[in-house]
Amino acid sequence: MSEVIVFGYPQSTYVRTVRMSLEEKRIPYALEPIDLKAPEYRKRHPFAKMPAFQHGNVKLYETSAITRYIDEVVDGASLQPTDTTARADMNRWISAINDYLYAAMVRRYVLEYVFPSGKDGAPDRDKINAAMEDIGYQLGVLDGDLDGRKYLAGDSLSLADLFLAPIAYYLSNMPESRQALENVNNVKAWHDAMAQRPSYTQTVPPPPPGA
Ligand SMILES: N[C@@H](CCC(=O)N[C@@H](CS)C(=O)NCC(=O)O)C(=O)O
Repeated sequence: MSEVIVFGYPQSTYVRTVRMSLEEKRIPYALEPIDLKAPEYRKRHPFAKMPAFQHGNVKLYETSAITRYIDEVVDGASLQPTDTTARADMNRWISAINDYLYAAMVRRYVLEYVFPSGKDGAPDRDKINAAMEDIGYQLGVLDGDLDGRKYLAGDSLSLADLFLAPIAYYLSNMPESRQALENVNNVKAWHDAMAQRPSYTQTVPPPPPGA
C-alpha cells in the first residue's frame, strides 16, 4: 500500500477521527504537522482547515470524504453499515455532529478553555454556561438514541462513533462537561466502551488546558 499521510495536529478532533478510522482499518500512516496559515497549505486544503490527507497520488480534504475513502480503499470490517436504516442513522449523526454538536461542544466550550476570552485571560463564564446549556440538551438527545443500542448506528461500530469519540474525550476531561456526562448513563457507557478501543488509546492527544 502506498504511503498514507495525515496532515494536522493531534489535538484536532477531526484529525483524530481520521486517525481512528486508519487505526480501525489497521492502515499504517504518518502524521505530519502543518502551518494552517501558510499559502502552501492551501494547495492541500483550499479552505485552510485540518485534516488534509494523502494516499499515493490521492489527495483529499474534508473528514467525511477522507474517512469514507479510508473505509472503502481496503478490505476488512466495514465502518459503514450496509443496512439502509443503520446507514441513514450513521449519516444523520455525522451530519448532526458536524453542524450542531461540534459547534457547542468544541467551538463554544472546549475552545473557550484553550483560547480564553474572559477577563485576565480566564474563560468567559457566561459563554461556558451558555454552551453547557446546549451541551446538556445535546447529550440528552444522544442518550435517548443510545438507549438499547451499543453504537450510534446500531450494534456495530460506524464512522459516526469515530466522529463523536474525539469530542467526547474532551468532554470527559473538562470540568462542567465531565459532570454532565455523569447524568447520561447511555452516553457514558458508550464513551467508556470507545475508550477501551486501541483506535482511541493510540490517538489520545496531549491534555487540554483546564483539564
Ligand atoms: N469541515 C471540515 C472541518 C475541519 C475543522 O473544522 N477542523 C478544525 C480543527 S478540529 C480546524 O481546522 N480549525 C482551525 C481553524 O478553524 O482555523 C472537516 O470535516 O474536515
